[in-house]
Amino acid sequence: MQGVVRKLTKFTSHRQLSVLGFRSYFTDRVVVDIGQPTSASHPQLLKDGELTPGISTEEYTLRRRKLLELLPEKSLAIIAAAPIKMMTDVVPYTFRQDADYLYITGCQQPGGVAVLGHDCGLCMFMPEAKPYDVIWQGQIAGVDAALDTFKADKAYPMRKLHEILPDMIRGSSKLFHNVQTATRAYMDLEAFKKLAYCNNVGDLSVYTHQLRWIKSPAELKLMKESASIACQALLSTMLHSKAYPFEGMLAAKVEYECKVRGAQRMGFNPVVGGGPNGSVIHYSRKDQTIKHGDLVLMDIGCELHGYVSDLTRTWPPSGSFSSAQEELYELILETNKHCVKLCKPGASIQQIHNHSVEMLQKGFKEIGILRDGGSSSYNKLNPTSIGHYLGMDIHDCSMVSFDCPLKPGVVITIEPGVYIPSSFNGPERYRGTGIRIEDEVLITETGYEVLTASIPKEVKHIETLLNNFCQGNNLRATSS
Ligand SMILES: [Mn+2]
Repeated sequence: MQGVVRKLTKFTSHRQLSVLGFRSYFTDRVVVDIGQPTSASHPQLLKDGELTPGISTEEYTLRRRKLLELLPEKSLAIIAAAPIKMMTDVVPYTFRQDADYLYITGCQQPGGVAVLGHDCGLCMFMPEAKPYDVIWQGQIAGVDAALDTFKADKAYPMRKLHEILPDMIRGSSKLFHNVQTATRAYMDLEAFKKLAYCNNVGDLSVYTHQLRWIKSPAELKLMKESASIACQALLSTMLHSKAYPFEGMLAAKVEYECKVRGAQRMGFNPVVGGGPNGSVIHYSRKDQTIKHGDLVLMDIGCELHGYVSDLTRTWPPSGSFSSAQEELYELILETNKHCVKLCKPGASIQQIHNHSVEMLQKGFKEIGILRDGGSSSYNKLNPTSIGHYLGMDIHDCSMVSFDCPLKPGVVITIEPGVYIPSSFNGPERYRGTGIRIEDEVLITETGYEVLTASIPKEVKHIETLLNNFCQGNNLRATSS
């Protein structure tokens, strides 16, 4: 556990550090690597007092206190970290921490189990760093980090779990656990099985999703930054699309633009569908050329320090919408704008969805792509919900009903669309078209704030941008 220090502390003198403006603790003690950024090891990412970038240690403590207030008397919460998923024998997929585990502990590594109870407070069972693993994977957070950094009340190595956890379970009348990451490390314990047999084990996400649903000011700052990165990245990709109309290249471009702005990863596999591929809602192949005159639909989002963004724009890389494309686009745009205006405390996603269906049904009929009023015909053109909650997960807080009246601090998406496959039995001019316009909307005390407002969605704005975009080396040729 010892010996892993930043080279900086070894080779730089006190005087040099002061000159460079480093904070004094760099000079006073060795900076220990706990396997994830801290304000000491990564001052460029975290301020003093933050446990993860943008979120203070106090906020994590407050989250646990609020969760305990929600949990019934004599109950215990067990939350395992996300498991590592393997691509091949020794090659893992990129690790992503489970949102509940991260929300409660701030710990970004796999292999641990956190227990929260009225009597024990936060008890963390931590993986142990084996010398061989440290050589290959680097340092990890162990029992010391659990106590010092994550502020656990108690911490033990994972190998002690089967000795310590059964007594904690036996002292509780009800258990709640994170079903998403449930692991045999605790589910195989006799004490756990006994409570499960008596129906005294429930899903913890009923409570964690209630808390995560309403974002704190610090969380909203990260949500806004994440949205802003996604907007800048998509705008840059939109401009690039005229010269490089290839689905795969646009996906690579947007990912690069997000990561170069500080995002750790994409929030999901970007959807980049040219022409008829845009009518496949979660199209993921991205192996086609976008034909001249076709639209491209891009649904993208990134993750910034645990908080994701999600937005969609549809545009013609050639620089002009055809009249059929514009007719459909204007209907979706009007629906998007109308639904955004409905966002306010007290409204619900379900209500806004119902409005969007009414509006789209009417519009589809006027255009002539919907003949009867039946919901199955409508669902063929748009089977999606108008939106979802957004936060640490893309489909955030799934335990909170879409009927729930919205409150200030909740973030939702508004994403009306129309999906017309090439095989569509209707007017030919609309066949093979997919359009979605998605914005992120924060519910405020007085109404709403669109977090993705910086990227254009009006036809004229998009066309002007694309046709007057200048790469910088051919000013005369492109700015007419
Ligand atoms: Mn979405």
